[in-house]
Amino acid sequence: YLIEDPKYSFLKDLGLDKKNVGVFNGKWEANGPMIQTFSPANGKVIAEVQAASVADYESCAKAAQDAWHEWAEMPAPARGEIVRQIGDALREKLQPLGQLVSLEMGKILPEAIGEVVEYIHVCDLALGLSRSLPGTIFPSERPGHVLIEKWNPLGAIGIITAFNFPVAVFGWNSAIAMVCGDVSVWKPSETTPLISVAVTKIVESVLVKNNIPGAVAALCVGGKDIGQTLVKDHRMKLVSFTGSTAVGQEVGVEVQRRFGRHLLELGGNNAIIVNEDANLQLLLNAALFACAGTAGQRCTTTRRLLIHKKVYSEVVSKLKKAYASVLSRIGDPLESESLIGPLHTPAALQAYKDTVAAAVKQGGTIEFGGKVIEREGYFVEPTIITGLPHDSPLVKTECFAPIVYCIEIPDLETGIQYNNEVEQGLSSSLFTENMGNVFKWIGPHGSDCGIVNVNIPTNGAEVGGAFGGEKATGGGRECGSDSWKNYMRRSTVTINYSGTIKLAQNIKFGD
Ligand code: UN1
Repeated sequence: YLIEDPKYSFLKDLGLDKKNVGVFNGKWEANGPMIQTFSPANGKVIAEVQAASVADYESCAKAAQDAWHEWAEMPAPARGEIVRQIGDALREKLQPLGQLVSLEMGKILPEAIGEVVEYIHVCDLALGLSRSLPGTIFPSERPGHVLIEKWNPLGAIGIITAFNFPVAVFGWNSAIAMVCGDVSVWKPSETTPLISVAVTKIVESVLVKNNIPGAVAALCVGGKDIGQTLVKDHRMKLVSFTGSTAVGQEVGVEVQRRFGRHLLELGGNNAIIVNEDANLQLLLNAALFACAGTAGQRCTTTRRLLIHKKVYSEVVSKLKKAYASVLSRIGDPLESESLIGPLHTPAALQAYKDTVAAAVKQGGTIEFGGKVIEREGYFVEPTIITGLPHDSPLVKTECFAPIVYCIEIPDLETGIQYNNEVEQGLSSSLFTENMGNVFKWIGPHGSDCGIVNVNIPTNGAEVGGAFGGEKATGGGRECGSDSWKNYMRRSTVTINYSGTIKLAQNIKFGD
């Protein structure tokens, strides 16, 4: 167990042990299978976490619902104060929690810390929101009447998160949901259970200090059976799901079957369009991080570079040079020199190998990379592939690994068409120095994605905006802007203070 190695003493700082309980319903108690969690950098076991049985899920859902009554009655600014304290508690644990993310997920430490910072930022955002949650008053067509929009919490919600952002995506949902007056049951990825235990312990410490029931933020580590039970549970008024398009579609249908609400953050197939007038230095810096960074394991990773024919050769050759310069910096994500860590699992490694092999078989050229790195852990070379048709099934499929397809475009219009022709619609970016192109790109015939950038990469969104995408990405929006509306129900209230009944639309009923 790596946890016994003094090198990983930060695990103890987070209250973790060799054996951990993966269920929190106000108390830590689990009866499901014991799962081992691995470091993708060396394949070794970090520690064990006891997962939930279906009965444990039931205890979480029940305790969360009970806690909701108290939580919903607290004024929103008082809930905001709790979320502020959670932000502060995260600031205190920033370093060890970042290290844990690096160890268990596999991203490099600066990005792991950045992900905890994202949670802290959303706590700040939620704190402000707690004093500014709006409710509109509309003019009534009837004298002595008023129309009010009143927002109330939903109740209990389910949060299902993926391995690749094991802290931030929970934070986006949890912080906003908490100020909105919801309680949650979190089912994290089965391969990042330690992170979810550590985060929940931090949240618990704040709740306990303030005499608030812990089940306001329940945790249920588990597999498919737990996920399915949660998705079908009528008490979960909203299911926020981040994961693959295939599973997300099932989740959406299942939640809809019971008329629950869903918020889906599914796959992406993000493109950068490099127009002929692009600032290539900007582009190269951005593309290196967006294509190869996080070992290609962001939903927002750039998977396609759509490059104007006039700059195509120059971009491909300069990008190869940029890739070559980071090759020696692929390594242990906890080491300060590393820029790229491993893939998360052996299955991801296999998917990378299969995709590279298929690309070659279909006539693609490996311009850079293409190989698994011979060392312990799941490391691969970031890979650039050219020569595949823009609409080949491989190019249209998301492989969660650092593989980018370079595709030549004759003009911007064709680039936009290629950008939009995939099923996914998460993120997109255009590199141009021309103002007219920018407005075309963000207009009705521009990018059809939820995130439409200019002169920045497709990844690395800030918390202030709404995060999410269209089409097979699922349509959900979380985090900033008005995403809070997902976590509340709206009542349209018409109040008559005129002393007489007057019907709308001037209807006369009787004399
Ligand atoms: C994800 O990959 O699931 O925009 C989330 C970004 C990050 C969040 C990514 N802020 O890349």
